[in-house]
Amino acid sequence: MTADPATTPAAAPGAPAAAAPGAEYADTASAAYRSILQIIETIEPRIADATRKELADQRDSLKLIASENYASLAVLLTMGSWLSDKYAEGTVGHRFYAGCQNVDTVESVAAEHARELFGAPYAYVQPHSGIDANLVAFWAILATRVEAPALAEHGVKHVNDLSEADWEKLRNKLGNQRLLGMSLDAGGHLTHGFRPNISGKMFHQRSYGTDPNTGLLDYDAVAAAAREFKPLIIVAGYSAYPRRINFAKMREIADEVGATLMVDMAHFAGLVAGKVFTGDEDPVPHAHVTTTTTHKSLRGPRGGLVLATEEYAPAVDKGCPMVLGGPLSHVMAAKAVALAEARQPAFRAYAQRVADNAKAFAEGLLKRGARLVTGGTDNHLVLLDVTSFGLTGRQAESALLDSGVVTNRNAIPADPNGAWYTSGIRFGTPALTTRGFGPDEFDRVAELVVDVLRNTTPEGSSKAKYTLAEGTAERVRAASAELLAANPLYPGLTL
Ligand code: DSN
Repeated sequence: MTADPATTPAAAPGAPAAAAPGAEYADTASAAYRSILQIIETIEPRIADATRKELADQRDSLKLIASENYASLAVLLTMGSWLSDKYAEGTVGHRFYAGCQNVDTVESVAAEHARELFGAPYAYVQPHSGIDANLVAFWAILATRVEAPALAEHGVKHVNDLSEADWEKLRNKLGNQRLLGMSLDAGGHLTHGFRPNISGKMFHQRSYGTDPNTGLLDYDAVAAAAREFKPLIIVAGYSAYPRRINFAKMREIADEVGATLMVDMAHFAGLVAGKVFTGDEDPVPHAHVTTTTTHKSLRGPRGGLVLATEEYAPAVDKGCPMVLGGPLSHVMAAKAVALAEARQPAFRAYAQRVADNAKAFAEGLLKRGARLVTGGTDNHLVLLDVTSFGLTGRQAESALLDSGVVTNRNAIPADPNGAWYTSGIRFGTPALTTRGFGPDEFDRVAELVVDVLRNTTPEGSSKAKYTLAEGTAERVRAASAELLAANPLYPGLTL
């Protein structure tokens, strides 16, 4: 059985029995990394140095970035192989290059784990990132809903068989479709139709937001927007919305207006995999196409994947080379390992703890007087409105970083400070939960965060400059060091 990776036994009372995850191969991994770093050192010492320092930095800071995690040593080591050297455009059994039999195995195994883990009819594991996965999904929906019917109408099988005039008409039609997604300041992602992003240029786009009083998704408002706008695609999913979504309701809305429901579950894929989100909260049975990254709450290598119904599978399968460059076979191998880990019972315990920890953290902030968007959380992330501390997101992010707390600033709904300075800080629990933190530790982390923010003062009217009261950073770093030492990252790994 694969041990729970990257972490150490949790110190908190009541923590799930920990299996010293990854500890059984820490010696082997240490030897491997020492050798690798020695080799790199002889060629480009600055890279060896940066690699060593990154481990030290990750070990020594409170990582609260909602989209980050710590992959297991098995996942990390899997990426460092000659699988990287093989070109394999195309897909399993249909490659544009000879000699892809081992890549076929890698891609098949990763896709099999993805299908089994998420209960999806079809999985495509090639996307290099979440944005790539979304581009593949957009392309597949356009190909299925717009291009294929046009080809059938003209009685041809391929776009090259169309006359120049018919091709021009089809191109105009492909470029004239509508997409409805969650607005960026309500928590949606850049690729959900944000104008400066390619998704906002590929499609006529409209956004749905959240209720201005509660901060919650208003399904009636989404339905009204869908009825009026009649989009080809409705995108559900978020990167900064601290609540769950009812995907059955979103599918009802999509069906009513004839839209394809695409769900971007990049942030919460780990909670879906770990069966924290089930029934109406599990997007996979409800969406036509589901996309995700593999490195956030899912705790795999950096990358993306697409799940689809049979209807959309053939178009998704052509993602490379239509949308993507050649697959990264070494990363697909690491996805297979991570997905196999996520199918272990320990991953379900981990996912539940991610959600429990987010609640404990939110409560810890609330009881110390903080204001949270939506008043709390029921997923893995918390969005703190820092205007209650008289700060911008930029000032808060920097003061927290000075104190060893790594976060990112984030816009809040109707943000008065815009998308650069922002008024929010987004926190997430996946990474520190992997280290073994439990609710008690997260309450302590909330105390440290509030300590920093209460002791930060803006400088004049600047939205970026601030003063951190003397001694704050040192006090917080010392307290964090105790928590981090009790929950070490990659225990037993020495470089
Ligand atoms: N960068 C990811 C995040 O932080 O949510 C989304 O692209």
